[in-house]
Amino acid sequence: MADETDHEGEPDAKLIAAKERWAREARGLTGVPGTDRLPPGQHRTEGWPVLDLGILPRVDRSTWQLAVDGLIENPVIWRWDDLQAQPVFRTVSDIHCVTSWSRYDNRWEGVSAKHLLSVVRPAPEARFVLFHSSDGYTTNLPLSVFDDEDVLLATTWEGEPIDRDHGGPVRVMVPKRYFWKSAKWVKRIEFLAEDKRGYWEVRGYHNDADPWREERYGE
Ligand SMILES: Nc1nc2c(c(=O)[nH]1)N[C@H]1C(S)=C(S)[C@@H](COP(=O)(O)O)O[C@H]1N2
Ligand SMILES: [Mo]
Repeated sequence: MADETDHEGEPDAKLIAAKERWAREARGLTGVPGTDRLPPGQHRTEGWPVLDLGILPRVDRSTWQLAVDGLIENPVIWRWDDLQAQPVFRTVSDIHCVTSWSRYDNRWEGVSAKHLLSVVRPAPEARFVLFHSSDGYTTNLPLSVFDDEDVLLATTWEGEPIDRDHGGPVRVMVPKRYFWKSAKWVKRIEFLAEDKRGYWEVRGYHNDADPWREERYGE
């Protein structure tokens, strides 16, 4: 039996847990959801908004092609079966859109950028990548940003084929940059010695697009 003389009531476990959480957040520790995980100026969404130029290309698996060219040793044109023949890569990452929504824990499957690079072998002069899409959209990245563990050509999201609105059958996903750097309906990846700005990058969006530095517009 409990000692009735000492105190009345039970500790409020929920309140204590909340206070401990606040204390951790105030100290700025990492790994606390809702603080360090959310880049400045962003808010969390549960849904996945559709954002694009309003041109919805019709690309199906039977006609899909990806050309990888420019300053690489082994240019390739992959059709759907070629893509499927590559090692499957799975990863979970957060989306950060410049329009201020973020979506956590997106489960992706596809072909990793690391694998693609091992196949095409960029030449020493190659320092930038330009993505071309079927709707006429383009976007650019330094090769060093594309060449990251979490970057992929994604074919599924949450276990389902990526739908047409979200860039299916194949879109790029670059978690460490604002989402406009992740080309939907990608059809060509070009390796370049000099940087070449893409669609939004020539229209006032920041060239680097790091959400943690809030590189939204300008530069
Ligand atoms: N091909 C293509 N890719 C694109 C775009 C586009 O208009 N065309 N828009 C970009 C922008 S601005 C955003 S925010 C994301 C939106 O992707 P979603 O519609 O799947 O959310 O795609 C990016 N990739
Ligand atoms: Mo966007």
